Amino acid sequence: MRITDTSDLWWKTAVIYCLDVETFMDWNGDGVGDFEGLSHRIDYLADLGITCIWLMPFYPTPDRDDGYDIIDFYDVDPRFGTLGDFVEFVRTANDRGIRVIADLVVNHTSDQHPWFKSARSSKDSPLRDFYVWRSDEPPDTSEEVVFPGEQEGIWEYDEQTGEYFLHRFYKHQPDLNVTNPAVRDEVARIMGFWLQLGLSGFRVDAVPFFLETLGADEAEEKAFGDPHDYQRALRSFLGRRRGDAILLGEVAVPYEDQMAYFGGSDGDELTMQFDFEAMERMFLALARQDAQPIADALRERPEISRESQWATFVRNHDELSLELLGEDGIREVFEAFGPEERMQVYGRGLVRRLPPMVDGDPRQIRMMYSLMFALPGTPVLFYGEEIGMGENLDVGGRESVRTPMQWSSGRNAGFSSAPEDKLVMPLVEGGLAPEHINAEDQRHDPDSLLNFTATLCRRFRESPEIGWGEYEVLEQPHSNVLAHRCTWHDSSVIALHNFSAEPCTVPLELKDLDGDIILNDLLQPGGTPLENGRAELTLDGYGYRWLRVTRPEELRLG
Ligand code: TEU
Repeated sequence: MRITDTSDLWWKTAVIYCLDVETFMDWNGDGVGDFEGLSHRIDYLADLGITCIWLMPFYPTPDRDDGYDIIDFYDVDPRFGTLGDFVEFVRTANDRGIRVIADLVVNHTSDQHPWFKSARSSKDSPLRDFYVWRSDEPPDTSEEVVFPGEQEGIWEYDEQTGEYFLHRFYKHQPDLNVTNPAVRDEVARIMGFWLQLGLSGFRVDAVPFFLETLGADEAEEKAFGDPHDYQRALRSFLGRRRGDAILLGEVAVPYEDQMAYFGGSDGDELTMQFDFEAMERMFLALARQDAQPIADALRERPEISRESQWATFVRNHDELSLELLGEDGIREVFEAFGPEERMQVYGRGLVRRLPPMVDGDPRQIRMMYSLMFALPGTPVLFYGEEIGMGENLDVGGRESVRTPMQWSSGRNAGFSSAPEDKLVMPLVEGGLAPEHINAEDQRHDPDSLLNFTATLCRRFRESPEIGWGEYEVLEQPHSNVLAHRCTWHDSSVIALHNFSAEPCTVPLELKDLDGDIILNDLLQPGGTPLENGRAELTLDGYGYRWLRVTRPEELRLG
């Protein structure tokens, strides 16, 4: 194995940590997180072992979609600080070995963006074609909205000029017209700007919507050509500006449709994509106490090029979308983990974090995160997952999981010194409130979830088999167990995960392995010798084990 490859293709063994500056750490006491606060917490993140921060949108915004409604792509929301604070933060993070990527939200702007204000002021505005307009009355598009219940359609009538504009998301988020070369120039300029200020790439928001040409006329569409050629051009532009930068795309579509966004076997479009299929099937597996859904996901997952990568995750800032599971799957997961209406949204998702879904059961929480880190790919944490934060359902909707980071049991969870009613978001209450769940207490407890997560970060980083290797689902008799093996060059890691509360013994047969081989535990002391390629491995209820196939001549640390 060439360990040095892991530095060139850094994203294949990265641990990504998503956070919103707004809710992470408030240093000036106004109740809103800021870049200075975040900079003060870089050492905490370095200590946890993450290697890349993904910043959710931090740009000036009317904040009607948590910052995904942008009014200036070239600045920092003044509530969070200045461009100067941003650069100092990136520099400090880099010093601690942490890269920074940020949300690139270019499917749409806020309707308060100066471009849109100009575009809607007159049909003759020079910026009119920055957006997508139609003059005839649109048909019923209520089935095509992304946020059912919060949107009626995807075309909104504009009084000023008597035409309709396209908005895939909220009606205050008009879609940019990607077929317009001037828009594409701006997208490149935005990327170039932030790369110049030190970013290592972008999490690209809502990629399929960004690339679509809905509403364009025939001539525009023809001139634009294949949207994937455009995505390929963006990727090469990125590479010219910064050779090691990445595009991590949000593409929540079935596996078979994801390949095109990677650029097929050439892998020259998105560098990474979130693995929504595996994420949703992990929850279905847990609901059923049966590992088959996730085992099937791994079997069905398409093979991607050497430089491409899957981003694995348990939760993100949006609803836990279950759309890919179909109606029956959605119903099953709703019943198990979100039976109340206020826990559900859009008929497809749950506005909860994992710990409250499993009534705080540490075994299930740890098993799910162990699996996330052991799945072939690059793990992505959402802030607070490392300490087991819950949600505040009183906030309502997707915002329920976006409460302030719980630093301590002190005032306002140690997030801010402002009066409580000035906090940008309310805190979590009840059993997972800051007095019970916080980073400070867990730092001092060797058995805490925080320290467990740090161990996962460390073991994942030391096991490039997982991020780089080929993998297979191993045959064994227990339906409730996922056994899989990741192999890179001549080195393998085997992971076992038990989706049921019943302990069991897993017989493994590894026909290709003979000789003096030990399966060394990576998450606990000990090892199990293979005898004629066979071993029996015990698993606790919701247990998990990572095992490195170790030959006598092994030079790596056990
Ligand atoms: O989400 C885009 C998006 O496509 C998701 O809403 C997706 O449809 C859903 O999670 C089901 O998988 C992004 C951001 O993540 C979200 O917070 C924003 O509200 C949205 O874009 C609009 O910018």
